[in-house]
Amino acid sequence: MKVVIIGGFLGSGKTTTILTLGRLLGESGEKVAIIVNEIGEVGIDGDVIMRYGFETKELTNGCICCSLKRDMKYTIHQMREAYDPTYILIEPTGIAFPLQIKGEIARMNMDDVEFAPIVTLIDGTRFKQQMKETKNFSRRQITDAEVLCITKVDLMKPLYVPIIEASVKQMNPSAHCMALSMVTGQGLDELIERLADESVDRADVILDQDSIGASGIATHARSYVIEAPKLDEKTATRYVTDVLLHVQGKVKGLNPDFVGHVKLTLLHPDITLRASITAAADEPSIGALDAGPNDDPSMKVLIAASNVPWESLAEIADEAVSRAGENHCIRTTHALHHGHRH
Ligand SMILES: Nc1nc2c(ncn2[C@@H]2O[C@H](COP(=O)(O)OP(=O)(O)OP(=O)(O)O)[C@@H](O)[C@H]2O)c(=O)[nH]1
Ligand SMILES: [Mg+2]
Repeated sequence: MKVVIIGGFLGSGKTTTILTLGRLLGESGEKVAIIVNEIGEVGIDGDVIMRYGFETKELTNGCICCSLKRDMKYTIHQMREAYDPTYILIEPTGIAFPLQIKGEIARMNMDDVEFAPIVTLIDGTRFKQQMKETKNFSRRQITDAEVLCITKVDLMKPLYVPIIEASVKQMNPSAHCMALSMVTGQGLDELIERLADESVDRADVILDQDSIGASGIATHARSYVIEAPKLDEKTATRYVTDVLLHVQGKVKGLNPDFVGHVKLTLLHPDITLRASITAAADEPSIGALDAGPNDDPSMKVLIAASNVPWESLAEIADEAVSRAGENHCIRTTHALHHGHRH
């Protein structure tokens, strides 16, 4: 069984890349399982991944600081027993250190487990801003990697790609550096070829380190029950756009240069959407998802942003949801869960 860790900052494209890799590996006869770790206890990426038909498990409320280690161990064992995958693709949270995740799994001392080289994704469109906002943290994610992918190159002027490659290579000269796009498919064959290699063991693994504290990222996640018996695609799209833009505007008021990820899933029997914004200057990206089993009308919203006080985020989320609801006549109430904050 090969363990593939695809790390990288919030919103760098981990879930999108894993879904594509999973499909391609599956088409070439591999048995693929996916483990995704989500910040807080409201799982958004799990909602997305399960709709693509993968054997998957989402670990929520489980940052390294809490229950992840125990849950990860249990999950990997269970997946092996029940499904026996040839590949397990692991998406750590955007505020984890990929090498630390590898170290934790290696410590489980499981038989017949190989690690693919550690991959860190770097969003080329936000690189400068991300380094300004989260310099030491992002540097560590870059130096942890054995394969560095500059992602979203479809959105970049070609001239900038080698400039960013040169910057990251300076930080980590021994890593293989490459360009990647999930829109054009650029780099996918190369990445899959690299995953066939083996990860090199390093002496400088630091376990039990507080990557969340080191990131300077504040997070808040919440689930809402939606009271709208009917919902058409146009209204739903406008509604989620309003929610994202409201959150973005308010977070920008706290930090005009924030980077992070404001993302949501809207689940409704009529329509299922995934939507996200990754920085102060970013535009909303919205996509439809297939319907899942028994989708009770609900929306999950996660805000993760650099250098803002986390105390403000709960109010911002609630206000965004209620304002957008007023605009589109969609009532919401809080779904019950206990909070988990950093
Ligand atoms: N244009 C373009 N957009 C991309 C690409 N990869 C990802 N995206 C978009 O970037 C946004 C974030 O992607 P995700 O895959 O959710 O990122 P993530 O790293 O899993 O985010 P977190 O789990 O929150 O840390 C989404 O709107 C994606 O559609 C790409 O190669 N090109
Ligand atoms: Mg993700």
